[in-house]
Amino acid sequence: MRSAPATTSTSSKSNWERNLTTYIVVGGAMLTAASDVQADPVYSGIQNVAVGLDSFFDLDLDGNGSTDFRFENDTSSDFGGPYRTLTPVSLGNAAVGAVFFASVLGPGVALPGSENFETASLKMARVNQDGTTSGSWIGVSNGYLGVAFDIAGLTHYGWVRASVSGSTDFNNSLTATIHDWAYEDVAGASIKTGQTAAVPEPGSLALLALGASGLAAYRRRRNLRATRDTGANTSA
Ligand SMILES: [Ca+2]
Repeated sequence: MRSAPATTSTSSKSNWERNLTTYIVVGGAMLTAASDVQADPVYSGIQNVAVGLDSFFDLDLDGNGSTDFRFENDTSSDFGGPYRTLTPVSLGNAAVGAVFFASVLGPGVALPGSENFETASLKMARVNQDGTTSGSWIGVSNGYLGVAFDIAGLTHYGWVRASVSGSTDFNNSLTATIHDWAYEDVAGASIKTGQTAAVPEPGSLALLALGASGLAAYRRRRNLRATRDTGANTSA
């Protein structure tokens, strides 16, 4: 049976309340969803690992016992060398850069973003026997290497902060310090270079504010209506 026209006004109020309730519930669900996918970086803390000539450092970003990048400070005879080269050997993972050389990123660069990732092992620096050099990292203090690596078949993004001594003296060249690193715990989620902790999403804060003001408006309306309905009871 259809409701009588006389109940339209009540029905309209009920619809309004239902709609508002829906908005609040949906808002709450969106808040939950936003917090579920919120960036959650895992930070190494300061480590300051020195990588001297003809040595290497196995970096296990996520501490699962499997090396993700081998920072190799090597002497190579390839292509008419010898060269001194500093290379984060990718081991099937990827680093930001172009063919042959890894980029130096500043702080606050979103990964992934516009940066190019290469799965081929990119050199951070190369010093030739004649003292000429290649690569962007020579003489860099506190640069960021952007990385993408695999955890259980899924890609995670991260960064490694490093400094590389610069010298054109072949026999006294290329000493690196790996200061610290972080990766994003959520597969595929973005992390910024230098980011060590989660940052509240602006969208979540906006929703939270909206939810609070919506609730306040609802309470004001409810109180007003209660007052008005009390006054209207005599004519009902
Ligand atoms: Ca690992």
